[in-house]
Amino acid sequence: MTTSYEPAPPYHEDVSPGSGALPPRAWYASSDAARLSLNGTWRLRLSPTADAEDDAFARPGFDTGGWDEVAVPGHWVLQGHGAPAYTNTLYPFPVDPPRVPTENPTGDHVRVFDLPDGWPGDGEALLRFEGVESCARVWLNGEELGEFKGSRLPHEFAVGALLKPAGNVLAVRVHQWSSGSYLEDQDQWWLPGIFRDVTLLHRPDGAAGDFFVHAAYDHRSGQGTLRVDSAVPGRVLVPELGVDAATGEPVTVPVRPWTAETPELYAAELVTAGERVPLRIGFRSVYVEDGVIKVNGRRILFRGVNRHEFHPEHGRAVDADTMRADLLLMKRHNINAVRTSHYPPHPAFLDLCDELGFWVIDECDLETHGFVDLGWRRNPVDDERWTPALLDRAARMVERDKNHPSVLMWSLGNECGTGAGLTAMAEWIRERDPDRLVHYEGDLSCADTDVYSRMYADHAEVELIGRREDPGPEARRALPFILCEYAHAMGNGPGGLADYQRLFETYERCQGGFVWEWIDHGFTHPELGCAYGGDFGEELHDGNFVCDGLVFPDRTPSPGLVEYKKVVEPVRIEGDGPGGTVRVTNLHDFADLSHLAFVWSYEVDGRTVADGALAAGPDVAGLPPGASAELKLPAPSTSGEHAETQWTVRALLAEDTAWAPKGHCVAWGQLPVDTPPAPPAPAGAAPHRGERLITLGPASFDARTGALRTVGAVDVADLRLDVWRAPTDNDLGAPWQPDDRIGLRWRELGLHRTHERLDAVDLTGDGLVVRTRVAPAATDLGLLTTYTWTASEDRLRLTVSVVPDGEWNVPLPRLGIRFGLPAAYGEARWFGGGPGEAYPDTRAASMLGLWSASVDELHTPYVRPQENGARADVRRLRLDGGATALEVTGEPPFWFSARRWTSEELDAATHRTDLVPGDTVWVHLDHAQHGIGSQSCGPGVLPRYRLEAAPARFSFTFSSRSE
Ligand code: IPT
Repeated sequence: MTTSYEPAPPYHEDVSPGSGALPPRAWYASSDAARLSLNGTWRLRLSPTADAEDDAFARPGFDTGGWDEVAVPGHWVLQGHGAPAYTNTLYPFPVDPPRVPTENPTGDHVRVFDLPDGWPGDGEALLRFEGVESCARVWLNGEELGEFKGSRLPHEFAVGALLKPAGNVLAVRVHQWSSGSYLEDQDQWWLPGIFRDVTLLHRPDGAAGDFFVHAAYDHRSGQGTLRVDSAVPGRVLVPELGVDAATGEPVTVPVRPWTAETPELYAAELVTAGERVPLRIGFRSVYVEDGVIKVNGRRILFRGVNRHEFHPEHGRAVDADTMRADLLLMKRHNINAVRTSHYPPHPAFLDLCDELGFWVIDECDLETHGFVDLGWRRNPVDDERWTPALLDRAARMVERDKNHPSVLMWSLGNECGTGAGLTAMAEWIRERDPDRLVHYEGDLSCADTDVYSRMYADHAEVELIGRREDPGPEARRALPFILCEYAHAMGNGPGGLADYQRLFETYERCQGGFVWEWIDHGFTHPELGCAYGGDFGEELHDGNFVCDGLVFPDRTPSPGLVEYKKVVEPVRIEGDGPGGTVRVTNLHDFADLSHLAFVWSYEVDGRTVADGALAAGPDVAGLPPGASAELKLPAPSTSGEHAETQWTVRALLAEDTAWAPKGHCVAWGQLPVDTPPAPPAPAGAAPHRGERLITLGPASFDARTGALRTVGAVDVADLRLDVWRAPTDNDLGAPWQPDDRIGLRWRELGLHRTHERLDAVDLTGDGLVVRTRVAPAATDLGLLTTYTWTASEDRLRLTVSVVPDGEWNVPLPRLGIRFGLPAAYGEARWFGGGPGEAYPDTRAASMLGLWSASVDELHTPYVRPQENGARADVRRLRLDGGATALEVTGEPPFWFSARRWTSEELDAATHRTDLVPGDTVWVHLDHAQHGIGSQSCGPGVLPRYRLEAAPARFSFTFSSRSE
C-alpha cells in the first residue's frame, strides 16, 4: 500500500495574488516627501529550483560577497544568467494550473542600503516595486514582508518600523514561474527579474494617500468640472483657473479641454496636512453616444499602435528616454493612440501620454491564450478560484492609472477566452470608474464591454460592421467598433493600410484601430545581428513571430511606419493639378489647421523649379475638423515641355511643438499636371552576327544564346525573366491559416527554381528576338517569353512579352527581369517613387521625385531577411559604377530593386548576418509585383493587388554613360 501525500501548494503555486502588500493606490510623485531609489547594482544568486536554497540569505549579516551582480531594473536572463525564451501562445511548461515545473529558475536578490542624511524620523515608509516577473517574496532586515504576483503591476509594503539609518538589507526572491505565469501568457519573451524601479517612499504624517481626480468637460458649455476625491482630506489648487477647493467638492469653471491633439494640462496641487502633490489635470469626457465613441462631444478616430515594452538589450526594462523616444516617434508619424498591449506600462509612460497627447487603452496584465489549444479547458478566467487574482490585477491597474486623462478605456486583458472572472473584473471596474469605457476583445458577445473590438478582421468584414449589417447579437450592433489589432507589421508590410483607412473614414461606427505592433522584439546578438525565438535553444518557440513591429529593434522606422504616417495623416491634400487648385481637408478630430504652414513646389521631371509658401489665409488656418477648402496654386513659371510636371504641396508645422520642430512635414499631396507622350523607341540600328557575338546598337549578345553581354562599356550578366521573390512573412502566412497561403504555393509550384529553355535566337532586320519558355520542373505550367531587342546607335530597347502556358491559378510574386552588374555599380539615382520601399498595397508614402541611394541603402534590414527594397513607379534609373553608368527608362514605369545578393540567397538567409555581399549587384526591373497583405496574422492580399498570371508586355530602354 502506498500513501500519497500532497502538501499545500507553496506560495508561488497558489492561485492567490499574494499577501502582505498594501492595497493599491494612485501613482504620483510627491513634491516634498523624501524618496530613495533602490535601483542599481544588486547581488544575485541564481538557483535552478524554487526551493534549492533556504531563506537564510535574507538575514542581516549573510555574506553575499561571492554572489554575482545584477542590474536592477533588469532581467537576469539578459545579464549572463540563463537565456530568454519566446513563445507566442504556448505555455513553455506543462499546462496543469496552478502548478509550475520543478525546474524554476529562482533569483535571490539582495541590496544593502543606508538611509540618506535627513531621512525623516516621522511617518511611514513604503517599499514600492513597479514590476517583478513573475513572483516575488520580500524581506527587509530579516523580516518577511510578503509575496506577490502580477508582473507588470505595482506592489507596496509598509516598512517604516523596520528601517535603520544604515545597513538595511533588502532581500527579494524572484521565481521565474508561478501560478501568475498562467495569467501572463502574452506573445512575448519570458523575461524574469526585477525589471522596473524599486523605491523607498517616505510617507509623512498627514501624507496624501490614494486620490481620484475627476475632471470632466462639457463641450456645450465649455466648462470643466473638477472633483478630487481623496482618502486624506486636503485642498485642491489650480492657480490658472483660480480654483482653491476642498477635496471632494466639485468646482465648475471654463477650461480648455484636453484631447490627444490639444493636450491641455493644468498644473495643480493636492495639499494635505503633511504633503503637497503636484497634479496635471486634463479636462475631458469620454462616452458612447448613438453607437459612437465620443470625447468632448465629438467622434474620435484611433490612429493607433499596440505597444509592448521592449528594448533590444534590456528587454522590458525600458528607461525614461526610450519611452519618450517611442512617443515622439509616434507623434511624428501621426499616431494618436496606444493600446498598452498587453499589460499596464511603466507608470511614467502614461504621464508622457498625458503630456504629448495620446488616447490610451490601458490593458490589464492578463492573458491565458495557451488554453485555446485545450479548448479553453481549465481556463483561469472561468474558474472562480482565480477570481481574487483577477480582481487584484484589475484594481492594481485602475488604482495606479486612474488619474491620467490620456486613459480612455480599461481593457480587461488580451486573449483569455470568456469567463465569469472577466465579468467580475468588468463589474468592479465600472463601479470604481464609471467615467471610462471598458474594452475586451475576446468575448464576441460583448457582454462586458462598451465597444465591439476585433483583431485582424478583413476589409470586407469591417465594411459590413461599418454598415451595422454584421450578423450577431443585436446589442452588439449598437456598439462602436474598433480594431484593437490589425495590419500585422511582421517583416515587409503591412499591406492594405490605406484600404482600412478608407473604411474608417467612411463609416462612423469604425473608429480606427491599432496596428500590431509598434516594435520588433529582437535582441542585439553578436553573431546573428539580431536574435529571435529559437536563437536561445528554446525547447518550444515561435521563431520570428516576435518581430512584427513598425520599428526595428533599434527603433529605426521600418517602411511600414512611413506608410502608416502617410495613410493616417490628419490633413488630406489633393486637387486638380492642371487646373492649379489644391483641396485641403482637415481630418483632425478637434484641431483646426492654425498650427500648420502650407508650402508648394512645382517639379519638372522630378526637379523642383519653383517653390514657395501657399498663401493659405484664415480660411485654411481656421478650417474646422472635417471641412475642406480649395486654394489656387500660383501659375507655373516654367512649362514642362516634353517633361512630366506636378505640384507637391506639404503641410508643415508652423512652430516648434513638444514633439517635432517647426518645418516637420505632417502631410503632403502630389497633383500631376502634365504627362508627356513616351519618347520614340530607339530604332535604326541593325544587328550584326560575329563569330561569338551579335552586336546591335550599343549592345553585344552571346551569338549562340542571345544573352545580353554588354551595353556600351557596362558588362551585364544573366539577364532573364524573373517571377520569384524571397517570400515575406506575410507571403508565408501564419501557420494556423489555410493551406493556400501564397508563399507556400509559390514554393510548391517551384517558382524559386524555374529554368529557362531556349527556343530560338532570331536576327531580324532591325533587331534580335529571343524566345524561351520559363518553367519549374515537374509541372506543365510555363511562361512563354519573348525578348525583342531593338536599338539606335546609343540606345537599346528590350520588349518582354510573357504569355502563360497552361492553367495558372497561382498569382506570381513578381513579373520582370533581373540581371547582374559588377559590384562597382553601387549607387542608384532614379526619377520615380521614393525615397523608401513600396509594393502595390504599401505605396501610399511613395512620393514621385528624384531620389538617390546606394545599393546598400536600398536594402531594408528586416530582422528575418526577405523580399524588400522595391521602389515604385520608376520612370528613369541610373546605376553608377564610377567611370561608367547604366541608364534605364521604362515604358511603362517599373519597380526597381538592387541588392548585393540574389533572391535565392535572400530567401536562404535566416538572420541579418547571413547576408554577405557578393561580387555582383543584382538588379530587378519589374513590370508588376504581387501585393503584401497581412497574412502573417491577418488577411491576405486584396484581389486588386494580386498579380495574376496573364499575358503581359513591357519595355526598358538601356544606355550607358562614360565619364
Ligand atoms: C494576437 C495577439 O493578441 C497578439 O498578442 C499577438 O500575438 C498577435 O496576435 C500576433 O502577433 S492573437 C492572434 C491569434 C490573432
